[in-house]
Amino acid sequence: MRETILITSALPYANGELHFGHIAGAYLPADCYARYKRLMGADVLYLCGSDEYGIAIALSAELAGRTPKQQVDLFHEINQKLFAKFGIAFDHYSRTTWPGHIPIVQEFFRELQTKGFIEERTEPHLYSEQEKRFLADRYCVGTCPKCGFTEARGDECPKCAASFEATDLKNPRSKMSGAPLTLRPSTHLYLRFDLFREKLSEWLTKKNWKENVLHLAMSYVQDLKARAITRDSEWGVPVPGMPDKVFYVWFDAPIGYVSAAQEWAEKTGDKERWKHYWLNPDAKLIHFIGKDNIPFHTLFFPAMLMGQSEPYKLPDEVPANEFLLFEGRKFSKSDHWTVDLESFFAKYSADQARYVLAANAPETGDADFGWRDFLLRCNGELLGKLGNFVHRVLTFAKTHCASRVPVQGVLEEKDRQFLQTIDTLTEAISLAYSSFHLRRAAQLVMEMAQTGNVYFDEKKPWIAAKRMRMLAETAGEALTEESVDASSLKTTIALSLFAICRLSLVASPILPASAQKIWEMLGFSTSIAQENWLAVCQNSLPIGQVLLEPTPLFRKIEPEEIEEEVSKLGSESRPT
Ligand code: B3M
Ligand code: ZN
Repeated sequence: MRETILITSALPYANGELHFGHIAGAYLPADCYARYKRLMGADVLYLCGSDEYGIAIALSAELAGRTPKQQVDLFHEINQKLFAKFGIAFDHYSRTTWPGHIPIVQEFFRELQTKGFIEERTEPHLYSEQEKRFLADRYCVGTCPKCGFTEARGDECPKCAASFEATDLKNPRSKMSGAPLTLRPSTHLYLRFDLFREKLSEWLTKKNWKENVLHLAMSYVQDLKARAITRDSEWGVPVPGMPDKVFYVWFDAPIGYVSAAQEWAEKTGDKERWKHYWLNPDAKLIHFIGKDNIPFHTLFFPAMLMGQSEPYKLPDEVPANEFLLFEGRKFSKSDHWTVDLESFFAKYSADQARYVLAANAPETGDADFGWRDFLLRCNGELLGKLGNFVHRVLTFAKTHCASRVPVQGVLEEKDRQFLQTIDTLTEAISLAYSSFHLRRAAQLVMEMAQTGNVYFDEKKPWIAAKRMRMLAETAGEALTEESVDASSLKTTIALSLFAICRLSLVASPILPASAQKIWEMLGFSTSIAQENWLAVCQNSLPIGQVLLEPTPLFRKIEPEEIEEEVSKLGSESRPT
């Protein structure tokens, strides 16, 4: 039966530009997985979108002198373009401010309310007499109740790292106006996550998830408490019956995965199609996220889904990644410790970035992206192994096989072994993709390319070619029968082309553009991304198929370019 898979990547906040770390954590692994599954013939829906509500966005907009709407419009656009540059092929990229998001969030809420999972609590909250409104935590500053630091934030102290409620601040004041704040009773809605403890733990025990994910979920589940799901703000999904309140962003954002599917379905012209993924017991739901989002995707959102009457899917897999550091430190735009993406893409290709990020994917621990490693991998691996193998074989085939796929001759032991290794590697790569081991998949693809180089070197087809030339010169036209050398040469080329064809397939999820280029150089006019993995593996290259003129897949990066990038790090001269 055809697999049905709904794949999501964490919805990025539309108030800042994405960086390599985000791409490596939640987007590239999901994109490669989606591409792999499409090749396997699965019915894949890969969704994402901008997370556009929340106090943090309202605040950052205010600080930037924009309205929240202007802010999210700006960054939605910027991030969507960046995703396109990285070749992330979502089936749909939505945004939580699209009108259809509001009714579904409110419906989720009403269901939870009807079932008794919502509780009203009236408690003192910080109020600004001057602004005539309650202020959410992030809008409050004051003196730390623990260490006395006068610039503590509403939720934690940057000096002593204590975390607390905004109402614990001494001398609280408004972050924006500096006006003093007072305490006033305000009513908020709480979601009784504690009532889901048992159901969640039972569900979690059946999961065979990554150690870090399961461990964290399990350690949180017993402490689940009711949590406020409303905020005092105008920027968010309105709470029915509470005019000055909106839903907490972490209540509405994950429902964005549902509304994105609905928006996608509307666009396809079949409004009900989203149910085929969200309400289908045979479908699989996979959330790709960074590790900081684990509790929301393994506990809070699943509880919200469990509290619905409709049979919503619960996540089947939550492959959360650790963080990617940059040259040993956290990415930071303000410290000029980041890769400027505009200048990056002016010089380098998406495939180069994708390969290096995949090869360094932060799967089991925090990983690092560094410029010098980028150079080594691009020149030594992409160009030196993969590019080199493809280029030398195609060039040789052009000269000695008239740019056509030759008929293979009788196989020697070495040839048989080579074919066997290619098959074994194909299987291993397939397993790596399907089990979320992107780093391993990248390594194995390179191993396949290198196996090709070693085979070509060992077979030395140029020696056969030389002997044939010499023989032809002495025998002249009289030579009609196929010589041992000719047969051996053709076998080497046929098998190398077979391996190149395999490389195009197995590399395609990580290196979509290069894989397509290879596929075309082999003489195909279709799209490798739309082929079927198993069919490509079973079929051989059509004998006589005309090969295209080989052109280089990757350009050589000069060490000076990289040193220049390194020298710009941390300095003010870097463009912001
Ligand atoms: N926007 C947090 C983040 O970008 C949040 C994810 C929402 S996923 C529903 O890390
Ligand atoms: Zn403090």
